[in-house]
Amino acid sequence: MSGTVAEKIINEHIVVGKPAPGEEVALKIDQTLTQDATGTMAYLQFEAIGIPRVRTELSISYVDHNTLQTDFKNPDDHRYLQSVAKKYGLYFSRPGNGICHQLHLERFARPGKILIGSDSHTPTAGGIGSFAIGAGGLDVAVAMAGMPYRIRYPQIVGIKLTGKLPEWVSAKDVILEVLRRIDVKGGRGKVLEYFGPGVKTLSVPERATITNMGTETGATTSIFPSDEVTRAFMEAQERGDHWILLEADAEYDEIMEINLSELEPLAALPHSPGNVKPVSEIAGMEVQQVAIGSCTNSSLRDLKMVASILKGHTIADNLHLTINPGSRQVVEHLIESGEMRYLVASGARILENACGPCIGMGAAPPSHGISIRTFNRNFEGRSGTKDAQIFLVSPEVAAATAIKGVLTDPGDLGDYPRIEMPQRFIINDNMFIRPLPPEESVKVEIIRGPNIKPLPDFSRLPDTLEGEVLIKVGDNVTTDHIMPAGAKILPLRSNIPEISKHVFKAVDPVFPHRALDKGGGFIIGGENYGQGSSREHAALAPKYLGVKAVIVKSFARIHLANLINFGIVPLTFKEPADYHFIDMGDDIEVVIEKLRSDIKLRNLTKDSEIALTHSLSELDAEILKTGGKLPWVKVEVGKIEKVKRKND
Ligand code: MIC
Ligand code: SF4
Repeated sequence: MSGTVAEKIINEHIVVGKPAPGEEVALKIDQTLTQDATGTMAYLQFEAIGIPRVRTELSISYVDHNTLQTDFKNPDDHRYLQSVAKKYGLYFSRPGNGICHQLHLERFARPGKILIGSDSHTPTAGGIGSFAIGAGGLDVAVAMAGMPYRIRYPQIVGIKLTGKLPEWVSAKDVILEVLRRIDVKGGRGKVLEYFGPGVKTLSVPERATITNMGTETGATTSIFPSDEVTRAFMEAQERGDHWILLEADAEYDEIMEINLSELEPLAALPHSPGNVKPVSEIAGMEVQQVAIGSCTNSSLRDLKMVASILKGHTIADNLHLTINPGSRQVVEHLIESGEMRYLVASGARILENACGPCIGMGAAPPSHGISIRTFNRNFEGRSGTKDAQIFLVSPEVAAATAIKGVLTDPGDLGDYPRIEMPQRFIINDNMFIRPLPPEESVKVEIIRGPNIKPLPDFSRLPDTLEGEVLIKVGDNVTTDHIMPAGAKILPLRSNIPEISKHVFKAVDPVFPHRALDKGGGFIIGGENYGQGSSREHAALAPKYLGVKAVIVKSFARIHLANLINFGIVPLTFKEPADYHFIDMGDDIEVVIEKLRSDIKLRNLTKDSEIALTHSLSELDAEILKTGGKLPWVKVEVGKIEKVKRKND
C-alpha cells in the first residue's frame, strides 16, 4: 500500500471511518503509556471500567513527574501505580529510571505501531517511526480496555530536510525553526512528517527531539521514517528484531522545506515556544540559571555534548546549572566514559533522572530571574517563579551560557567538540517491573493512600445551560494557566476536590470561589484555548467547580477531547469577532438540546444573541449528553463483554 509514513500506519489501524482529511477515524491502539501525574487518574478510571487486564500489546506506567517526596502523597500514589500495574498486566517503570519519553524511545517504541500516552509529548516516539499521540488519561484508560481511539484524519505536512546541520547547531534548532515559521497553533489538525536527504544525517534521539517539541505547534503528532539509521539505533538497543522499513512513497498535502545547512542557534523567548529568534540577536544578557534536561534534550548524545563543552571549565559565578539526565542508561554511559566527571567538576548540580524543573519540581529561578533551559515550554509561571523569564535553547547554547554567564552563541567557544556514540548501549532493564502472569495478578491487592479520593460522579447534561460568564481570557491560554502544576499542586492530582481550588490560580485566584458561589457557569476564551499539556485535570477540575460550557474562538486538540470526556460543552463563536460582545459577569443561556451545529447564545444581561457552533461528532454529542465518557464507556464495555461471554 502506498502512502506517507503516517498514512500507512493510520490506514493499517483504522477500525471505523474513511481515510480522508477531516473525517473521524477510530484507530486500534497497540501500545499505551502513562506517567504518574496523569496516571493515578487514568488508572482510577481504568478500574472503574471494570475489566480484568489491559488489552493492548504493551502498556506501561512510568513514574517521572511527581518525584519530590515532601510528604506521603507522591510516594502513596507511586505505590498505588505499582500495585495497579501488577494487578492489570502492565510494565512499571520505577522512580529514578528516567523520563517516560526517553525510556520509551530507548526500550519500547516500535516503528509502525500506534502508541497513545497520557502526556502531550508522547510524539517523541515519532523519532523511531511510531505514530504516537498524546491524549487525556481517560482516553488512555479506554484504549487499555481494548477500545479504539478516535482522531480526525489529519492533513499530512511533509517537512523536507536538505543539507546537514552546521557545527554548534542541533536538532533543537530544527524544531525551533519549525515553530518560528508556524507558531504554536500552525500544526493543528496536521501531522508533521519529515522526509528528504537531510533525514539520514540525524540520529534517532535527534529526530526524537524534533518530534517531541512538534507538540508545541499543536500538531496531532510528528513522525520520521524508519530507515537504516533507525535500524542501527534499535540494534544498538538490542531491539533489532522490532525494526521494520517504513518510508513514504506518496505526495504530501503540503510541503515545508528546511535546509539544515542554513540553520543557526535559535531560542524561544518568554513566554511562548513560538516566539523564536536567533541567539546571535539576543546574546549577551546576564543569566541566573541554566537548566539542562527534559524529554526534549536529555539523551546520551545531548549530555555527551554538554560534557564535552563543560570539560575543564567552571560554571560562571552568577548562575546555577542543573542537569536532569533522561534515563539511567544515559547516566551509566556517562559514568563509564568518564564524562560524568566533566559535568560534576564544572559545578553542575546533577538532579535525578526525571522531569524535575521542567514541571516546576524544584530549581525555580530567583525573582525576575532569567533561566536558559533546554526544555520545550516556557509558559509564564510554569518554572515556579511568576516573574521569571524562560528562554528555550539547545544543549549547546545552554552549556556555552553556563560557562560564560551570559546568553552565548556557542560558535563563540571556538573548536566544535566531536562526540563518540557507543556501538552498543548499556542495557539494564532492572528498574522495569514486568507484568505478572494472569493467574498471579488476580491475587494482587491495590494499595490506596489517603490522598487518593474517589472519582467524582457527573450527571446527564440538561437541555439548556444557564449561568454567568465566570471568566473571560485571551488567546493561547495554556492548560498551565487553567490547572497549574508545580511541586505544591501536582501531588493533588488524585484528589479532585482539593486540586480544583487551584484552577486559574495565577490568572484569577478567586475563580474557584466565584465558580462555586455562582453555582457554576461559563468560560469565554480566544484562539487555541487549552494549548499545552494533556492533563485532564484542566477539564475535570473546572467541571467539579460547575463549569458548563467553554466558548472560544478555537481549541487545542487534546483539551477539546478532555472537555468532551468530562461533560463540559466545547463551543466556538461562528464569528470570532463576537468574542468582543460578551463579558465576564454576563448572564447567558445556551440551548444544547439537539447539539446541532447552529446554536444560539442568549445574553440576558445585554439582551442580545450570538451564533455559536462546534466540531462535535454524533458520538461526541452522545458522550457529552451522558455526562462524559466514563459512564458511556462502561455501557459500551458491558455490551462487548456480553457478546464475548455468549461466544465463549
Ligand atoms: C507537561 O509537560 O506539561 C506535562 C506535565 O508533562 C503534561 C502532563 C501533565 O500535566 O501531567 C503534558 O505535557 O501532557
Ligand atoms: Fe516531563 Fe517536561 Fe517532558 Fe512534560 S515536557 S514530560 S514535564 S520533561
